[in-house]
Amino acid sequence: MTFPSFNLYRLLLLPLLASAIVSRASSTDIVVGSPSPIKILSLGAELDPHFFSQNVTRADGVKASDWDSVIVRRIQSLKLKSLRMMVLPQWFEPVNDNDNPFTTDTSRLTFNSPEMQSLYKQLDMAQKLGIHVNLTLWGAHISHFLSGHNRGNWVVAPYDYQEWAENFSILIRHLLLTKHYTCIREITPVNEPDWSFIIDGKRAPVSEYIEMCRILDQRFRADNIRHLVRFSLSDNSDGGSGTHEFLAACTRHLGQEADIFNSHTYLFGYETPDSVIFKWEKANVSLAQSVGKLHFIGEFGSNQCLGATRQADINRFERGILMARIIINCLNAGAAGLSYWSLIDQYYGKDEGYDAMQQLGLWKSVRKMYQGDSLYQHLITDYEVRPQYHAYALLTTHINEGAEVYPLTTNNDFCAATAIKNPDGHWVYAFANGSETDMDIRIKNPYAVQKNRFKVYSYTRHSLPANDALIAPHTKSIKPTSSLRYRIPANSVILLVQE
Ligand SMILES: [Ca+2]
Repeated sequence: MTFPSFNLYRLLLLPLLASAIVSRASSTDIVVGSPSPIKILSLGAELDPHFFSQNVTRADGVKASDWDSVIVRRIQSLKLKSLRMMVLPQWFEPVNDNDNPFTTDTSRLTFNSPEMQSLYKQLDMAQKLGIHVNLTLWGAHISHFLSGHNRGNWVVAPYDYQEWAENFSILIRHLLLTKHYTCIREITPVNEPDWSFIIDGKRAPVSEYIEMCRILDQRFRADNIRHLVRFSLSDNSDGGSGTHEFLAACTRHLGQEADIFNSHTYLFGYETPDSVIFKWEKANVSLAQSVGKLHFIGEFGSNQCLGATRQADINRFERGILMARIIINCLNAGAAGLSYWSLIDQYYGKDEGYDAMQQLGLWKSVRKMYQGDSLYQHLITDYEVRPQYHAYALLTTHINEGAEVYPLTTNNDFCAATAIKNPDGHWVYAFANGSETDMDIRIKNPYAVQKNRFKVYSYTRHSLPANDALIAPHTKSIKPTSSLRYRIPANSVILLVQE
């Protein structure tokens, strides 16, 4: 048999292709049901305060003026509602002030250290922009008196919970009562204590963390600052297996001390169905709700972790869709919000080698920092945004504090959907379609006063701005009486925003 001529082949093939495309689209009727009882607190990001103390001070070309011209400007355009910030005890109490945790010798404190100055710059910005801050006292550094003889990680459990509580109280009294940073709304003692609360070289039982939290709570009450900050407790990692054990123990024993609970996740990837993400967060939310508290996602990223500083998919377009799927599923399950790890690429220590540089940012740092890394040899500008910047921006700029969540389901377990009613009454329909299938959706919303015009924001592979400009919308008009129809393309994040 001879092969058909090109034209004949094309004539035969075209209808096949067309029908293939049509059959690839899946049609879904969506009726907006009842809202989740939990209103959104914030969508935010991690911004550990090392820019001025550890990055400007290196010889890689990071300038102090980049803070305002790049970082603060982008935080403003992203409209981030919260920032989580690391603090270390030695920044302001390098040596024990004295041996009595109930009497503080203020002459031994270093509130003007470079690390504290770097923190103030961030707090100044948060204060000015109305951004709520969580301060996480990361742990006791092994070179610091608070670690005692504990070893086994760069930060470990404090050897003395009264001294630890004094240290944290000193910090909060200074920042809130002396420096009047009312942007600080929340504190977390110890990052990921489920593995990092290390005593005598071993992961301590959860009872140790619980005891520390209770002593901290008592100290803050005694110092009359407890009412000034929420305690966000547990702060557990996912343990690599989605375990809820640590959070369960914390909700059981710290229901009185905690104002809110939070967990981190790096469990979910491109192969993870929406239902798995939803169920994981639903279990967290249920545990917190069992003692009348909210649950928040204190850190999240993908599961393609290469150590603590890299994830293999970080520069991929598809990553933006995955991050949006994680957010939508967690909000649908009742999360009070999420904080992305982390806002910027940066060094945590000015003398660290390249492998230690955090590279999970919504954008990159200056070009010179990546010199010699083949992954980044084509960088054109400093502070280039990653594709996920644009996807996250769609959600952070259109979902406001106090918004109501109306969970939606599609018939595709890789296409997450939610309806958000913002406090001003405007509805936002968000879709994150990580599948290869176009989704024809038709939405009926009995709660909404139907509007005829929507703005459509599309995160698709070929529609992203070339720079850090936010995705611009186009307007879609619909007939006043009909339901809202839209084709959600394969591999996209789409927001339909009521005008
Ligand atoms: Ca002390």
